[in-house]
Amino acid sequence: MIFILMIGLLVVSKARGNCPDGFVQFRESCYHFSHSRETWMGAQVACKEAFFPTKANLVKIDDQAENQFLFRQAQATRTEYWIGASDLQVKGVYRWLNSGQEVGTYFNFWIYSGNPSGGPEHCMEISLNTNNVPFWNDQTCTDFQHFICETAAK
Ligand SMILES: [Ca+2]
Ligand SMILES: [Ca+2]
Repeated sequence: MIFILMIGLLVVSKARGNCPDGFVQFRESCYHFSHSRETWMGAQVACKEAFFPTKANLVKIDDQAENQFLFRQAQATRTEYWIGASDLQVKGVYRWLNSGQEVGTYFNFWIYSGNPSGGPEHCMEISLNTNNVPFWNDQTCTDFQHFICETAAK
């Protein structure tokens, strides 16, 4: 666990030259791990407006490496985070906010407790089980949660 924590901190403290204040870099993107909590929609508005002139969006997970990077941060901070997908348009079909691309067609981490569990839950988060193991979860969109914003690195 300590080893995982150290790796997480190492990744956070490295390479912030190409990112705005408050963001950390991983490959071609910059990420902000929020200190405040918002609803899922409030989080997207915050990503777009809080860092003016930088415009960010709720994070879109493009591949396994990016997913692992985000999972490590969630583990290191023991925090659950909103990410940028929902099934608000078509129930049961999770799509990323801007691209409209479907979630998890070539990899996915819907691995615990039968998620997406549906019902009143339509927004996607990185959740943690009781052993601090991250997984994707659908959650009630009006819950107030931490969130991750992403913008392209310069
Ligand atoms: Ca991304
Ligand atoms: Ca769920």
